[in-house]
Amino acid sequence: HYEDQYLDLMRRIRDHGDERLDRTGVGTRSLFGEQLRFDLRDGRVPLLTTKRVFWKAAAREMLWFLSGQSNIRPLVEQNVHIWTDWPLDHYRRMTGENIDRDGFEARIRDDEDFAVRWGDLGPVYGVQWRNWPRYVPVSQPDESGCALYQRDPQGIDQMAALVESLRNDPASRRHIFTGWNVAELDGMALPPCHMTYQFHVSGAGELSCLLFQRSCDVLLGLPFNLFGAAMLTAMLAQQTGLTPQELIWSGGDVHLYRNHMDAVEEQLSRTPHGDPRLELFRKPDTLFDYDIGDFIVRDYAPQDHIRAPVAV
Ligand code: UFP
Repeated sequence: HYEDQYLDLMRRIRDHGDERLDRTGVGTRSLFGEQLRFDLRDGRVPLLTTKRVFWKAAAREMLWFLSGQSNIRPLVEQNVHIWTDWPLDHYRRMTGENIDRDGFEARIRDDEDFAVRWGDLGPVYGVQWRNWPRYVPVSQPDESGCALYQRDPQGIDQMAALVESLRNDPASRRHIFTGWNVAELDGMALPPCHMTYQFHVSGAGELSCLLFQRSCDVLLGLPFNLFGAAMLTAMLAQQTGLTPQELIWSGGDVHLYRNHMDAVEEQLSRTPHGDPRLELFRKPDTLFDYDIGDFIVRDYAPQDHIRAPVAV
């Protein structure tokens, strides 16, 4: 079963991971440099069956990335809570107010000014994907060759460029987009984890995705990240007249948090079963016109969800 790769990875980290104190203070066991491969043909999708993965939240997050936004408000309005903890933590530290998550999300939803002030994550994924900063000269170079540059409000749309290159130059080895904008990392709530995507078109018109993820929370992050990458590949294939072939996932620091160990044991005691398929109902005009109703996962009958805390 495709999911055995995931469970094997979990087991290997548990048994052989390097024990370390991480940025969050929670502590992890971690392995460095891992790879998983998943077949994407005929709608196959690496969705875990040993616990329920709320794939619609991952799908909404992916659509939010593609919209180029960086404020959590549209997510909160759709009851997606995965990004709330970062702005909430920031708000508590800045104001000293001990507001709970529900209260914070209610204010984000109900008060636009509050959302603008406190709900933005900085220039994270969507901003870099759709609007990577571009600078244009606004003065002639002086005698030493220096000119003044100004930020062009219209940045580089890496996703639109990717669709174009897949269509017009399928054999290219440059089908890449990345969120890792070194100059802007400081302003991000979280530097991108799933940071670089490369695509490959086979001679038979099949599209594969290679994702490099620098840092991976295997229990909570990876199930979402795998689904997101598979979904993105399905959308790109549909838009470019290709068929999905394979998802190759590469991880840098691949870890289990110490406070996830009970959840890990529970999940490792279960056996994967089933063969869910991702289906797209319609073909929107562009990569940026999908909505959540365009996606369905068939034959998904997972075991119970397993709760665990997110390390912020
Ligand atoms: N993380 C993921 N996937 C994501 C995401 C975050 O696994 O899509 F946004 C996890 C990885 C790590 C933490 O545990 O969030 C980020 O912390 P750091 O920046 O210190 O690597």
